[in-house]
Amino acid sequence: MSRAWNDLHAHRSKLDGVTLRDLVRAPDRARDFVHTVGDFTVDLTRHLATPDTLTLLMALAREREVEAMRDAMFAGEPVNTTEGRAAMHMALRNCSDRPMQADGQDVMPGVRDVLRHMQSFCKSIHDGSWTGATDRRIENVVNIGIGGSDLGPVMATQALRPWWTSGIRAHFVSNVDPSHLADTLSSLDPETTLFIVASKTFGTQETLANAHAARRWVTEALGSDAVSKHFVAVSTNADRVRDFGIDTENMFGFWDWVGGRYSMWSAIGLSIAVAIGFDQFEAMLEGAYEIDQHFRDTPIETNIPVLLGLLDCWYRECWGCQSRAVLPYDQHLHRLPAYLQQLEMESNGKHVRIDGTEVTHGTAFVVWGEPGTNGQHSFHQMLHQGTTMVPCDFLVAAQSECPGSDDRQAMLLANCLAQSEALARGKTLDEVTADLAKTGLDDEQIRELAPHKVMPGNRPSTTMLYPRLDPTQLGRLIALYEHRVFVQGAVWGIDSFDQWGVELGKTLAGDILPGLTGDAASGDETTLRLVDHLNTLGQSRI
Ligand code: G6Q
Repeated sequence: MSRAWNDLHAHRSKLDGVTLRDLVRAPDRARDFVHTVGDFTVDLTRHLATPDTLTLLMALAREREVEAMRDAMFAGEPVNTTEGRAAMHMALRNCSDRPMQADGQDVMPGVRDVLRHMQSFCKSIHDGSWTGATDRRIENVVNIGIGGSDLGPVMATQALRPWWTSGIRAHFVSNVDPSHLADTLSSLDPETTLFIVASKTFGTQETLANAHAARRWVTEALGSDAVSKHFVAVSTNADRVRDFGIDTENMFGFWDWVGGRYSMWSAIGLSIAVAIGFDQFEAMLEGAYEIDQHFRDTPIETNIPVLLGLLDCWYRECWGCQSRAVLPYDQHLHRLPAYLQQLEMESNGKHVRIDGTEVTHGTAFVVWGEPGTNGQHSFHQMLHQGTTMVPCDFLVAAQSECPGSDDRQAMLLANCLAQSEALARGKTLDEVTADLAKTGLDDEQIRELAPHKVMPGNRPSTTMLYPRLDPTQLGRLIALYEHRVFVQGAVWGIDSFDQWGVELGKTLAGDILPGLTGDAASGDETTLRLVDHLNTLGQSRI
């Protein structure tokens, strides 16, 4: 174990008996543990950390050369070493005139060209100059994509629902389960529907299968000439787009230095831009750009993604935490946990380091969550009294986007703050006993009931708050998480930008599929028995 980790482990044992009740009371706690970018505030005061912890975490960051790795990423070096690629999603939201390079070339002219193409496309949908094959305006846009070509767009589009352009509705189909497309199309009219087929490779089985089914739906209703008016593509692969039958004039490009789960800022975000309007899409890019500057230029002691990433490593390594909950007190962020599951778990769910050696630390957290206050009526019980410590992220906007929200927004805010306080403060046996004594129970009844009402407390959380969840704020929020994940990966020494672990399952599915469509499957004994069973049940026939 390295020196910095040894020091952190030794320090961790000194924190036994230190409580969050005491820590939050310390003078200057807010000075050391509250940070802002513009009006976006990140409150870290409810973390099991003292100023000494932060000093030791900074030593860890220096030992792991986090700043040098960050600088290499911003310089466009091939930090995705196993795929030999840069990770330059920051170029997609570079709102300055500065060039940004990937693999030694300025990528900004290409980025700006695609943005202009997206802008003119959005305008043509919104002003009605792009019409369907029967000259009717487009009213519904369906994004067909999966993984990184779905999760960011659907999360952001849902998050920014109050900004939707009137007259346009956005839909998302990802699952190859035929119900997903069928349920989506059931209320749509082919004449007023446009499909965005979003696939970096344009080779993804699920996306192509759904796109072909959507094309059948359009051509059966409107004839095969209708495809050009009802399909556009977002991809890096023009040949495959052409083979599908989409004119490459109607293709929005991006580049291999944009990882799928980092691609919502690229043309993969076209559905977001169509839904909220191009100006608002640009506002989202600007928010992310602010965080890029903050991450690149701020000393690590006050650098929010660095602090968040280091605290994650602290809990994972020194406190044995295995999962982290994301609890947006905002219904519009209901897809954020799913989005972050991919961002964190696909990026850092790795067991070897960049040099191929086994990691000696736990890596990615299991990330999970639901919007508050719903979660309070289900899994929060475990957060408060379970045997596992789960650090939590609370996210909340001061203002509701909903007109006439009476005092429900205040209730939402009060509940959010109450949960993080309850997790931190807990309730001791003495406090429980004193409360029960006031209820008129006798001593024996109190003795029996009290242990069940004790809350251990000392459970850490981050609170992120901002005036309102507008496009700029969402851009900040997501970029903050992206860089936080980068910092985790840098500390753990892993390649956060590849995803080799998803390949084996894809290959096996290809081997099994024939067995479910009338030919012979290959697989192990269990698979072959289950294939037979499914065929007997008749589930697989189309
Ligand atoms: C993300 C992953 C993965 C990818 C999907 C879709 O980082 O690479 O989730 O986005 O497999 O891939 P395509 O965009 O190529 O269809």
